[in-house]
Amino acid sequence: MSSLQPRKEHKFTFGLWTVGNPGRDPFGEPTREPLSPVTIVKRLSELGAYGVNFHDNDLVPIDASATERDRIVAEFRTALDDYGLCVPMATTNLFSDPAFKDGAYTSNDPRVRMYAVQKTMRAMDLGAEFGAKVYVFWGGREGAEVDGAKDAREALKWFREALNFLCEYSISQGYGYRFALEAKPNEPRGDIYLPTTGAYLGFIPTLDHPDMVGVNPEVGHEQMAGLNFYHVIAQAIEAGKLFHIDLNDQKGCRFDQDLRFGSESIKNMFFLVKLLEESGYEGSRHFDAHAYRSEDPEGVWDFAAGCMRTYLIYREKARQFNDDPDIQALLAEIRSTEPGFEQIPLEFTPERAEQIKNLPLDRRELAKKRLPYERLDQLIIDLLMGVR
Ligand code: GCO
Ligand code: MN
Ligand code: MN
Repeated sequence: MSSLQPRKEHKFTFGLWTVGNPGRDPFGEPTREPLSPVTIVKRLSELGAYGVNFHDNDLVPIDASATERDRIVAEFRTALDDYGLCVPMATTNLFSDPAFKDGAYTSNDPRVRMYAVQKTMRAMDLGAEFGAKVYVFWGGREGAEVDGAKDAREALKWFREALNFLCEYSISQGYGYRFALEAKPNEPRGDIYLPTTGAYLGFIPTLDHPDMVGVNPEVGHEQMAGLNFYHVIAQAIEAGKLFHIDLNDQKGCRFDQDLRFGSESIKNMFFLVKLLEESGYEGSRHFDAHAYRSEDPEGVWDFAAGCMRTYLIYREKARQFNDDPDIQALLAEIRSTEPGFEQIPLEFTPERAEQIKNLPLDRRELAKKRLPYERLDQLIIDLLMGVR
């Protein structure tokens, strides 16, 4: 089916660290050879992806000399041009190096906090060289195991100061970045500050440039906290704050699994894709996931193709949902009300308050309305299971 063929206009992106994941985990060594950024660009382009994103050190090793950096950057530029891929998003690795063992912007040591800001500015320069317009902040090490060691209010202040400074840096350089903050409740820290997208949505209005800052919610991270990702994204979109999204999947409230997009939470991911497609969200559909550790190097590309294909299947199912007469008839019934009942706009005036207080609303009558959600949900199951 041609509608399941990924194309650039679908805006599918991957990180160098996602398809490039060599299959290392906390208990085991890599199972695959590392892939060069140039190979990644070539293979992603052949599969129909739109772009590729990176952490500073996915592209340029942390100890590279200036000459090496220039060579790597030039090679990568050529590969992007040759294969027609762009770099919509960039980010900083503020978690791998031992310097960040107690956090980056929230480290107790002011020298580490400075190093984190310095490293981010350099990484922002690198992202800007490739035209990235979204800059992701994932505070992987911004957390604690020992709350006695750090005042959590102080940590938030340090984090805020750093973001305010970096917003000014982007403005002063004319980079035009929009910052997207990514939450995760834990891992690798026992607790990470600002653990959910909802927490970030509360934090953003306290920044100096709230308009520049939004969120980058990740499916698995919210699921680790037991949350409904579709609801999380609805709130972010409604707040005008969905600047980027990390698509993957997860088996319940466990360690971060970064599974192939849509491979586990089928109904929830269906409603997510339907929402993204119908909301006018124009950002990347970024897959922050990786192939099973058991895959060989070719299996990585089955993984990448699978992420995009599954997204497009959900998209197609959303179209079927909207065109299905039985589903639409049930929805019309569910949303209907008593004939002649006129919805009163909830714009407050004292007269309106008085009018509402005096409405003849009988709770026993209200409770009688039929809500055929069982039938509706079964139709959705039939649709998703391919028997409709
Ligand atoms: C994770 C995170 C990361 C970030 C990435 C971008 O749990 O490992 O999701 O993959 O998204 O570091 O900042
Ligand atoms: Mn993750
Ligand atoms: Mn992520």
